[in-house]
Amino acid sequence: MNKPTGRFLLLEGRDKSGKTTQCELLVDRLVQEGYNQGKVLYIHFPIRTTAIGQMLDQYLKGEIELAPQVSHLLFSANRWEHAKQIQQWLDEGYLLVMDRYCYSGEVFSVAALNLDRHWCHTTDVGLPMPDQVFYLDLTEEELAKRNVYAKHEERYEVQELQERAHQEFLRLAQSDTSSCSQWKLLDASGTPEQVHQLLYQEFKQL
Ligand code: NYM
Ligand code: MG
Repeated sequence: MNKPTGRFLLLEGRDKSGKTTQCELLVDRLVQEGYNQGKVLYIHFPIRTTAIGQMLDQYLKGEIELAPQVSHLLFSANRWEHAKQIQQWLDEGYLLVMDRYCYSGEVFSVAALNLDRHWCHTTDVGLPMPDQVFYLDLTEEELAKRNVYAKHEERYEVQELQERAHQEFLRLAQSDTSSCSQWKLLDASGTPEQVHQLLYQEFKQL
């Protein structure tokens, strides 16, 4: 059997840390360069287009309420319903640039819903796992300057909760016993272009 040849990069971070912008900048640049014959895909969880994803969208917008365990399981199920496709892309040699995954699942369920860390972790065991995780790290000064959660666009976009999520992410980054993923903290305090250069250099060194 052929070994999977694809690569799986994941960007994690609190809300408004610039993950989506950075994923898009990286993917655009790699595609322009013809990297991997253009076989580069951007994936953003939660994927809100499926039936489960639509429930999560309503939940995040505060339109419906869910028991904490149910919301956790739906986020996890949203990954599981795409697991086969993700594995297939990896088997076909794609580079996947992912915006949130199981770590967001665990971190937010712990930080926002006070669920048991171990229980949260187990629902994602067996999913295809990233080779490399980049954590977009913002300094407190930068966060204060950006005043990013003032608009409170979605559930969870609250300063104190995001701070707890950040601490949970750092804990995972320091002791990710859950997988063989490598974690790297990236200073995300610069302009989008500066952060992009950092991320691009890190990527090139892999
Ligand atoms: N989120 C995301 C979770 O609570 N669990 C998960 O498994 C995932 C993937 O959804 N506040 C939360 C984190 C975010 C929110 O994400 C929406 P985004 O990247 O802003 O669309
Ligand atoms: Mg968000």
